[in-house]
Amino acid sequence: MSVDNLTAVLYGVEDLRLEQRPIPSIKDDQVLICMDSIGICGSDVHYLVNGRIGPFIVKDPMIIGHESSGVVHKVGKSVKNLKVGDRVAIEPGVPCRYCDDCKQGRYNLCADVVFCATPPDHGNLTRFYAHAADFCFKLPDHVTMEEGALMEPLSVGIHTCRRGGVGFGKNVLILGAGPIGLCSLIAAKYLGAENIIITDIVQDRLDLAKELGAKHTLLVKPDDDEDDLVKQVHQKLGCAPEISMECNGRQASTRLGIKATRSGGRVVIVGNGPPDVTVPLIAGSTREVDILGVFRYCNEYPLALEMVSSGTIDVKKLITHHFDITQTNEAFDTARYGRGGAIKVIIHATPRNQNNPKPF
Ligand code: 572
Ligand code: ZN
Repeated sequence: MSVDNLTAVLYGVEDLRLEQRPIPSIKDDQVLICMDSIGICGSDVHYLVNGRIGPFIVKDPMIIGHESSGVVHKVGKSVKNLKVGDRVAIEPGVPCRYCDDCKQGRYNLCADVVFCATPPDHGNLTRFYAHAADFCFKLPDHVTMEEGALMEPLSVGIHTCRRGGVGFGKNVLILGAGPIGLCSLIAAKYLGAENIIITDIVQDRLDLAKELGAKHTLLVKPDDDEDDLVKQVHQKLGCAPEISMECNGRQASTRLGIKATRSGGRVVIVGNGPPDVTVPLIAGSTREVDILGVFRYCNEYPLALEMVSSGTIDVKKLITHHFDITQTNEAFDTARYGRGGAIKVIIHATPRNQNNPKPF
């Protein structure tokens, strides 16, 4: 009898299919994972709608999905850190381990990284998936599989805060209250920032941000005057922020971030926007405002797990929808059109709650 390995494969623009794939074999340093929860990321939707992100083009059918968790089903010969039955969060990018970037500890910059669902590399919205054992993190018994999947966007938020130098007593501006803005907010609070203002064009998202601990919110409209927004940020925050985080990829947000940031402060760019944007560069550079890039994350999964397992933060509040893997296309429509106020949509490759601590 053949084993069910239902898999979501992106063939090209607007062409996401569910089909059976063979169960992958594992290398000595890998584990075979029975997949549980997979979150839909903005980039998954972008590949479905546009077939590419910049130079990364879906040329051949690609398994989608990279925010995930599962249960170890089989271990390779040399695996020491995991055993069959362990519930794990999966860090989706496996670097080469040999290049200068890897050796210097900045493995997120590795040019040869294999990253789930970035063409040509397959993702893991599937029932069975093979992954490097040392990029799987055992979940404590009381942490849910959904939280395991959310370790991925939370790692982006932590990395963003670390790049920005967020710490106790810092005043922070977050531009955009989508999943990455909200994960950055959660991380900033955990790292000690109290005075945080967050902006968005959708009031519901700002309401959730308030629940997650934002002290101030600012609803912005596309035709708002930039300098007036700078004033409003300073007024609400009571000062100019030392750190601004651009989390939605909009030119207007990047511009506002640079103008609003205190002299000598930092603007961190994590939002994925158009390749070329026009910014008030001199207004920033003459005040020694540093503009920093963010690319995914490195070595952030352990802290992400600690944040959740200690009960200090509640990342589950981001989850608005659940779907079974058989409903993958409906799940993507929900994420894509923001149906029902969708923030984070989770797809279940194993029936929901089957691997979760009881009672739910
Ligand atoms: O969860 C990681 C992640 N990274 C994103 C987007 C969504 N999720 N990035 C933005 C797009 N870039 S990229 O360099 N690329 C497609 C490889 O343009 C990666 C980081
Ligand atoms: Zn992502």
